Amino acid sequence: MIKLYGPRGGSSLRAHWTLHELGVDYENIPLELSKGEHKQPEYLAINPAGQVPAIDVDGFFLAESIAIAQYLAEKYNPSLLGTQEQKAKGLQWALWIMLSVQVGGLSDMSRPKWTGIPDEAGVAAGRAQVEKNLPILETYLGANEYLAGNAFTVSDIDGVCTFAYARWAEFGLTNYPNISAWIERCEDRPAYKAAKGE
Ligand SMILES: N[C@@H](CCC(=O)N[C@@H](CS)C(=O)NCC(=O)O)C(=O)O
Repeated sequence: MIKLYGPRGGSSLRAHWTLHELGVDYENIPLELSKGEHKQPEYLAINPAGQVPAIDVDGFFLAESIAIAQYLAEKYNPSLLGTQEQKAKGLQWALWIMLSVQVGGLSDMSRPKWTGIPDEAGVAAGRAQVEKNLPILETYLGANEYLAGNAFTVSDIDGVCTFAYARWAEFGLTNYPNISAWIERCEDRPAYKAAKGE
């Protein structure tokens, strides 16, 4: 049985949600990050970067949530990736959201919430990056129901999970109605609720 290392939140939620969409049973090992369990030698043998999520599929180890979601869909039900063009377009947006909205953006804005270490400059720089980039996604989602176009794909899982950081940062999305409606559409799916344990 697949082992998934990582809790039902943050980047790990991408893997939980994908497995629920696919209807694949798995064993979850959440790991206590606060106890440093993700930095122990046994886990570093699975993911040398010492981050969650990672999966173990019969001895095949894989990390990086977008790669995990892509691999699982490809293995268990490629229709979750859409057509070749939908897969490519969805991946374009999933990577862009991760690299332009999450990293250096929402993640920097929310970091003080979980570290307890104030970082006014980091939060301000993160906000500036997010406010510069979100209108690009807002415009795209005004013309497209999902990241890949008109079909829900694994890329929507990747993209939507980034916005958990907006909640942690208490960054409201009321100025972005198309993004808000897309998140709501995706989070309304039974697999999302199941992945969250709701
Ligand atoms: N790019 C990675 C990011 C993974 C990541 O940042 N994981 C966090 C939890 S959400 C983590 O393991 N943090 C602990 C650490 O970096 O030491 C992915 O998408 O899988």
